[in-house]
This record gives sequence, C-alpha cells and structure tokens, in this order.
Amino acid sequence: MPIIAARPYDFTFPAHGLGLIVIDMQRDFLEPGGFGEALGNDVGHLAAAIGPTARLLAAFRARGLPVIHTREAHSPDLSDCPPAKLRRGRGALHIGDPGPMGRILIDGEEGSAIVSELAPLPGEKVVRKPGKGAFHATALGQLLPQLGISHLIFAGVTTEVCVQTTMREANDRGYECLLAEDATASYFPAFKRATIDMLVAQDGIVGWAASVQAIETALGEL
Ligand code: C5J
Repeated sequence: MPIIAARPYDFTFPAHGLGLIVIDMQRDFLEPGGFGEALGNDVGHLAAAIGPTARLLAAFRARGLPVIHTREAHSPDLSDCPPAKLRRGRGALHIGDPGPMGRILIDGEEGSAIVSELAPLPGEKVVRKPGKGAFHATALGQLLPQLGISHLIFAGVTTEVCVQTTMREANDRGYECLLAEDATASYFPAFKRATIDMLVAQDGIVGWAASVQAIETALGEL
C-alpha cells in the first residue's frame, strides 16, 4: 500500500480509496466583508492555505482521484439555520444580513462562492452544508461510498471549527482521515496548532497529519 510520511506515524492508503475533501474555502471566510470578518476575525490569517490547497487539488486531479468541496451556506429563507446559530455573535452583521459580497453566508450570494483559485471543476462534487460538520443534514454519508472512498485527506478552513468537526464525524463513521497541515488555517494560529496536536494525539485518536509535500510525494509514486 502507498505510504504518506505523517504524524503520529505513517499513513497507508489503498490507491483506489483515497479522496480529497476541501472544507469551506469560501469568500465568506477568506475575504473582507464576509461571515468571518462579521464575527470579528482577521481574515488575513487564512490566505496561507490557498496555495497548498491548490497544489493538493492539482495532484488529485492529475491522477483522476475524487475531489469533494464543501460550502457552509444557508438557503435564502434561512429555514435551515437554527435560531441559535442566527442569534450568535454581538457584531452588527449576522447570517442573512446584506454585506459587501451579498447576504452573509447565504447560498447563491457572491460571498458563499469558493475562492477563484480553488474553484471546483465540472464533475467535482460540491456539498452545501448548513452546519459546521459536513455530514450533518447533507448527503456526504451516501456520497463517499458511491465514490469508493475509504481514506480522506482534509484541507480547508477553519482548522478548529468545520475542518475538525468534519474530520471527527468522518472518523466516527469509519474513515481513515489525514489533515494536510499547510492546507488548513485558522483565524487563531495557536488554535490550528492545538487542533492538529489533539487530532493526532494518543497515536491518532482522530487521525493523521502530514505536509502537502509528503502527500505529493506519495501520490507521485502511484
Ligand atoms: C466557521 C468554518 N468557522 N468553515 N466555519 O464558522 O470553519
């Protein structure tokens, strides 16, 4: 089996069971004027993950391996947004309010789109999700077996919120999960470091972590 040099130990995967899932690389989180900034965050911290994620996309696409993108976005009538989520935060702008990129975190608005550098290609699956975890209220649980995926490489934002939640959901469903360390980011760099340490602790209680370079090297040997 192919091997990725990873923490806490090597990650092995079947050549035909590996998929890439890119979590929420949306303008609403990465650019000024979106949901991330409305919550008081410095969105500049997330830009570093774009280039490494683009490299992962290129490596998977070149080998015809499956790629899934997720987007956190609500329907325009907000019927899929729990009142607690809608109320959360003390800033001036909330989910559904008009902002510089359209209504905040609403499907179809400019802000809900994936950043242009990482735009999905025709045929790639895009899962719209109303929650932090990508399995909650989506068809992801059915999609992964349809694509023959047993092992998942994770990229995206933010490390400690939607990426970590989805990786934990996937782990509980029996998937082998590896987080690409430089292809994920947080508004709080210390949270990113702590999250990765938590995921790989106890000999991989949730999964593995590796650099994009290590993943590229392993894929290069397929
Ligand atoms: C957040 C996300 N942070 N994609 N969403 O609200 O992590």
